[in-house]
Amino acid sequence: MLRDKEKFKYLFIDRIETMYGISMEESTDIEKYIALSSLVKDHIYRNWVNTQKRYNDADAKEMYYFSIEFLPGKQLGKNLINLGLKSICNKALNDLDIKLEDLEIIENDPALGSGGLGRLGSAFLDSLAAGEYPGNGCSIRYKYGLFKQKIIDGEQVEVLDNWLEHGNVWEVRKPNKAVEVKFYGDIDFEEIDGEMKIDHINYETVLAVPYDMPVTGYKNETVNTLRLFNAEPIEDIDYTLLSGKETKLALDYEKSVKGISDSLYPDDSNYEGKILRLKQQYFLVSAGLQTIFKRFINKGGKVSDIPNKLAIHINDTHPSLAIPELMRLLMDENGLGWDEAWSIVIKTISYTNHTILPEALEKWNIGMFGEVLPRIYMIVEEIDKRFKMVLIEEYGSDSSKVKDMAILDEDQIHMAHLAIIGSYSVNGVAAIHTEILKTKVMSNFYEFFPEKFNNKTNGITHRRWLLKSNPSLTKLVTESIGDKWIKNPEELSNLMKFKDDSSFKEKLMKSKKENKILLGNVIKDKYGILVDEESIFDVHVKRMHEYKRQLLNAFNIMDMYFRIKDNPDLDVVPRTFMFGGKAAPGYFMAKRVINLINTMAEVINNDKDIKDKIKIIFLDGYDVTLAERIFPATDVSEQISTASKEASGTGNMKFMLNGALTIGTLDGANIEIQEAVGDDNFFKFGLTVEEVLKYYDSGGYDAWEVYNNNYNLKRVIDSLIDGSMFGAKDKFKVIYDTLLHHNDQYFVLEDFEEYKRAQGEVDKKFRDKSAWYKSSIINIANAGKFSSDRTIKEYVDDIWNIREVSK
Ligand code: 26Q
Repeated sequence: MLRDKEKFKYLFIDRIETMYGISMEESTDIEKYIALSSLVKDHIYRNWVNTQKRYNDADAKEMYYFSIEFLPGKQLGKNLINLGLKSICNKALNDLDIKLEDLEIIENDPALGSGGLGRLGSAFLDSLAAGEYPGNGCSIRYKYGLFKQKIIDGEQVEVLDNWLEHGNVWEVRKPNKAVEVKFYGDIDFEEIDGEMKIDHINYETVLAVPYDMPVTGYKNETVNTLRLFNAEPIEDIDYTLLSGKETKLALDYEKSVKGISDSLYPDDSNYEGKILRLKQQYFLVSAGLQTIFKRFINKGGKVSDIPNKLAIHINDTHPSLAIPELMRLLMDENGLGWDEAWSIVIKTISYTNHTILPEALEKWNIGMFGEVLPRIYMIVEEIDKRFKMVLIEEYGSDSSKVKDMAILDEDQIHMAHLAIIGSYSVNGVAAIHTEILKTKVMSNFYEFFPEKFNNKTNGITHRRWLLKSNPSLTKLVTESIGDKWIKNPEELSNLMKFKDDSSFKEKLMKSKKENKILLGNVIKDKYGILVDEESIFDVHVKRMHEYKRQLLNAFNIMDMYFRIKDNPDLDVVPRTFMFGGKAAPGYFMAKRVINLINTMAEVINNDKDIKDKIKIIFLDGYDVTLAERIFPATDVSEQISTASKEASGTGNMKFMLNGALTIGTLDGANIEIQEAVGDDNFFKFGLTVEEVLKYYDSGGYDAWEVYNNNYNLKRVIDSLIDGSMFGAKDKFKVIYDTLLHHNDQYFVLEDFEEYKRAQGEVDKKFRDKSAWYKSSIINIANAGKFSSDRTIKEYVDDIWNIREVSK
């Protein structure tokens, strides 16, 4: 129906009329967006029913990916592409004098995540659907997503993200599938027919109502599900019937319930033991597992068959309460004994670790945990007790390993330990990260359970990050090697044959320039700043964090500025430095760095002596949609974390796929990118993981010494506090102090000179366009490995053991 232009037009107009009772001419863009999406949605829902039937008929094993965050990005454009309807839709709308892009931008990004971990979850769902695998996501339907970022007077200001303001066309509420999640209360034991039964009493119930979002596969009519739970009071409260005291209690209850799915915690890589976070985590796993369980039993599944029919994956430790919750469901609600239940759990649950930062490893206070989740606490205690017994048997009761590997340690519950003990697979997200887990952070566990540990290097969906967001490069690639790469990204390697082809290079250069102009227009409209598309677009976008070292980048820019001031004729290729990323609202240092970048931009952009050789733009409100405009327009990708700190990184892969060259440390997946493209096509610099870990283990680093022995570096650091650059002397003193008085934990000073050298090489290479675009081609051609299709295939084969169910 939608494949014929005239019918498309008719249905679109008809949809506006029947939804809103107005003519198309009278309708607003929001109404047009909703009507169009609802048409597309109808199509998807039919495929959804068929896909689920197909899976049921095949009695296929299903995987559920539990994640406290997802970052799906806008759905309309992606769905049109996946259904093969984009071009007909464009044509139909053109006839009606409507631009598809104008409607696409109306959709709000579902900001249900804050960074890499959430975006990875969404990439995985895309690749699962593309591969026709029965794999679904489970998360929370946060009413407010991650805050929107505004920059006012150079400082980050957080604004509420009301992503549901126009509703959400794609979702469907499933009240009949709602389940109850219980908090607080007491646990009683009752003997019934000679058997001990658990009785949870005086609890507070929260209703978890599923909202399902369809996840479409690429041109394969497959539709999987992202299930998001909304927290609601168990029943509507009729306040007219309540006394004053009861009203207060009821209001308190309502508030506490709704709070659970109210908003996403904005932190990343920083653990805070807040009660609401704990409630969110349990809410997610209890609701998710209960609905999965019910569906499984309704289909006639046998409990003992769970490991063959269901795989439950936990994305970091945030959903690790799935382990005791599955125990509870099996024992308390299905009458299994401990051993039988445990053997099912450890064949069903698998876990991915995303960080080795000590401050990000979750540990809950036992007192609080026991009060909020009394039954779950009992189960965790029992898991811990039994595991300790096994350890004592293995290592003896006086071995330090018994304490080091325990789940319960004094007053804390160590969630990563619970996750490792309760799952059959533990994976890191890049080769080096997995190695660090095995040999350092989790070495005791690796020794005890070597078979559980494995690596799954992250990936990105090349369909969003190239096919959807970079039409001009897509056209060039497809003209050159055909379109097989869309389904099989490894085919991109066929581009290697163009690495010395000057006509291909010309075209690639032209495509890059077009994309730079498009981004330049956004910058001009938004900030009133003119950028030169002939300059190097050098981009650093990711969450603001000390370990990601936006500061190192800023220092190099400051140094470049001072050198041009010294010598206005200094021969440098003009650069446009762009930054983007949100800081956690409570992360003082990260916010100071945002302010430093903006203050520096103000000074440098307006300094006539610089003659536009440097432009600095802080792109506020970095999100999936803005990212889609940035990656295609980038020449240089900044991946400069302190070695060992970035588990993988995925932005690095998106830049590579769009032909940017990386300046980077040998950290996370940068290492694999560097290996894939070779030394000539990657600007590497800085301390290695080994060197960094050695400093941490044995000391020997002296920031003062580095500072005192480098004139240029000293000049930059001093300018933070002497008023020479920024006027005020106190604002950035905290940065100065962290670097010198706290001995620069992230080795910004140590890596400065090497970074500067690497940036010099970038400058040199950019002057030779033929060499530059050769490297660019080599990057694109080798990006196939970093598609999430490859990653998902590895999870499917090595961990989940699910099978594709084709039509
Ligand atoms: C925890 C509890 C409750 C609410 C939120 C959180 C929370 C949320 C997000 C804690 C941490 C995060 C985010 C972590 C993250 O994004 N890590 C990144 O994961 C990427 C995918 O594997 C890697 O590429 C990055 O290296 C890693 O930093």
